[in-house]
Amino acid sequence: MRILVLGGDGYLGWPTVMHFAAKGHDVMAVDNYQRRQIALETDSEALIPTPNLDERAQVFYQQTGKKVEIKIGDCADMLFLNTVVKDFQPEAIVHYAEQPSAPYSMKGFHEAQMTLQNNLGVTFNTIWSVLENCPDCHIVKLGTMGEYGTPNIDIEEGWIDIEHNGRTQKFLYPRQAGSLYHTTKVLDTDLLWFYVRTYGLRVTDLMQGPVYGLSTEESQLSDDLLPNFHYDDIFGTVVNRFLVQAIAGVPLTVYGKGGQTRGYLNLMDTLNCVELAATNPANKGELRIFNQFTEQFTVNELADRVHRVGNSMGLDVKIKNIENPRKEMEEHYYNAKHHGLIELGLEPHFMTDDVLAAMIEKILKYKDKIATRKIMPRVKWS
Ligand code: USQ
Repeated sequence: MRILVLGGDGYLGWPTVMHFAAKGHDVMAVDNYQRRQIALETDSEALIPTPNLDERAQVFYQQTGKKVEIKIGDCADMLFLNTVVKDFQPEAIVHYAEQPSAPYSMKGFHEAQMTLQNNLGVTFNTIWSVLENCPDCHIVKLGTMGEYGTPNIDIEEGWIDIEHNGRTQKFLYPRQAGSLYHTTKVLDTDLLWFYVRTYGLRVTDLMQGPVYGLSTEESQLSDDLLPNFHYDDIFGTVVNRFLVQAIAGVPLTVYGKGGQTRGYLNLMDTLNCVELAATNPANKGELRIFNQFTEQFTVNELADRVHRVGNSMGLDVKIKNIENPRKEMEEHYYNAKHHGLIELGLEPHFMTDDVLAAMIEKILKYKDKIATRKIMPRVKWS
């Protein structure tokens, strides 16, 4: 397939590019290095220095003999994106090209405005460039489980049947996100649904939980192919942060009571989910939604796991409940369905002690690069 990956430089984007290319697909990666720029501005650079996309594509070619095309530019610029889509004629577009940090989106007006304009703008341009150049192309959009928030009822897979005064109708499942970043994903979903039902686009919206991990089949070939692994408060997701904290001797930063429950998945499962979605496209006029995670944990359970595994490896891991910088429920009901991707064939990589230990081994190589000043939360939801 001809697969265009928007946001191909990201934590998920680059591994996705390599994964599809390794399987023999024609892949083009597009990025404007916005995440690198924000990381510089906020003193939140990744633990492992990552070469730029052209350099990584070169290393990947040397290792595998597979070529990927790279285009540097801003997908929020319609002229740029439209030209890319027109020339490349993708059969699938994997859309990761969004500002992905909840804390960054809550930092202030400028950061909130940029997140809103970038995320909605790129989704809008993606829709229109598909409508104008390749209306059969399947858009695989990365949404987030955070769109749903933490309702006191079971979370369905994207849709819910509502019965009202004796009549029923299927609606998008109610969404109530907990950050501006997560809210942009809600708005994306609504925008996509409008264009799907009105213009007959084919779209899969993947409601993904927090991802952890750094090794994939392809990144094992060379450390220059590793994803940008963040442990800072801006871009680092909680499991990756806890593992780095365990190594750095910083008590694991459990926000508030630590009863916050989320659905988590291994980076390798993200790649498999996106591949399953792309190779089994949605129908024309269908907005297909999958909840993309494999296991649910509370933050306390994650901290206990990292504590146990770290200490068994000779680290001195401590846990500390600190004031929660976010506005979120710290004890709540959480039961999210996630059948769709399993039915398509997903075989999950679960968070075993061995998986956590292998991550610790890998991160230990870079212990000297950990800057502890980047660890404590610097952004509050107020
Ligand atoms: N948390 C802590 N301590 C920390 C960091 C986080 O207790 O040091 C807690 C947070 O308060 C939250 C949970 O862990 O309750 C998850 O936080 P996170 O930072 O791992 O995830 P989040 O900010 O929600 O965002 C990440 C990605 C985002 C993606 C989302 C999926 O950055 O792009 O959309 O995970 S989800 O959380 O399901 O919405």
